[in-house]
Amino acid sequence: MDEVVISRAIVESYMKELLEAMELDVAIVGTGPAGMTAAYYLAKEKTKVAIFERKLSVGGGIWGGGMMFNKAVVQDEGKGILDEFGITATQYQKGYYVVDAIELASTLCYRAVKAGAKIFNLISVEDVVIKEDDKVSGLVLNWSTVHLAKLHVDPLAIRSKLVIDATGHDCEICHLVTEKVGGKLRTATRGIMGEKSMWVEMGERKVPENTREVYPGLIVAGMAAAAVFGSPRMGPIFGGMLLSGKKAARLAIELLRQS
Ligand code: 48F
Repeated sequence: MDEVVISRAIVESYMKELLEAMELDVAIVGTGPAGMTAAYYLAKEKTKVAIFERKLSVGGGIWGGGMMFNKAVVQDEGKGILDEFGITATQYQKGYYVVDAIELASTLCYRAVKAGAKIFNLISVEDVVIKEDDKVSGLVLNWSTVHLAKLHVDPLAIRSKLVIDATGHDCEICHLVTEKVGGKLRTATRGIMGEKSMWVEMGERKVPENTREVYPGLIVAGMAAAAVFGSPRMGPIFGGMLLSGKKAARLAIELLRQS
């Protein structure tokens, strides 16, 4: 066994995949439930898709369940997606299913990757590409460690026909775009409306509804959709996140066909 063969194998195969990801159909930011569900449905339709995740681990807010009890609840509307992924769901009472947070995070990840989505962890998206057509057409990337160490290192960029902001409560990509283009989002206020206090029923209904193209080339999904369109938070119920990811994928496929 040879140390250098191992090192070459890692560097060459990583570089090959990073180079392949420099021209994407859809670039997703964030590996929470919405981002990974979207990636699965996009990859299943043979869309060239990659997710960029800032952290070492994928899964976003799934792992901790509710207040670190690592269980999540999914309602009737999301049960079909759990079944399609093969995630065990135990009925607690009519209409409420309990899932194991670890099984949920790991299975969403596994199925997205096996369907053909590429996940790059430890990479932060620090900006987007917007040219004269006023459309989001790529992402600006840097190693998360560069940000953590506050190093002054320039980023690299990738091109993508569409971007999905699945960055959760902080809706980071929409914030970046709003700052750069001066409030031209397709919301009632033209800016980020801000997530509202908890109201489970309304929050769950609104998340898939608010999963939309919020700026040319930019779709918002998951909690980012709630934050951008000003709908309520809902806590550890995940049906809306899964349905939002699925809708984001469907929307992206429609937009890709139109273009
Ligand atoms: O927060 P997160 O899980 O997003 P989500 O899919 O799901 C929300 C639920 O987990 C939960 C909830 C459900 O009721 O309220 O909170 O909307 O995952 C977002 C992921 O995006 C990554 C972040 O590390 C997390 O894993 N992320 C955020 N900003 C960036 C990023 C960025 N600029 N670059 C790369 N990754």
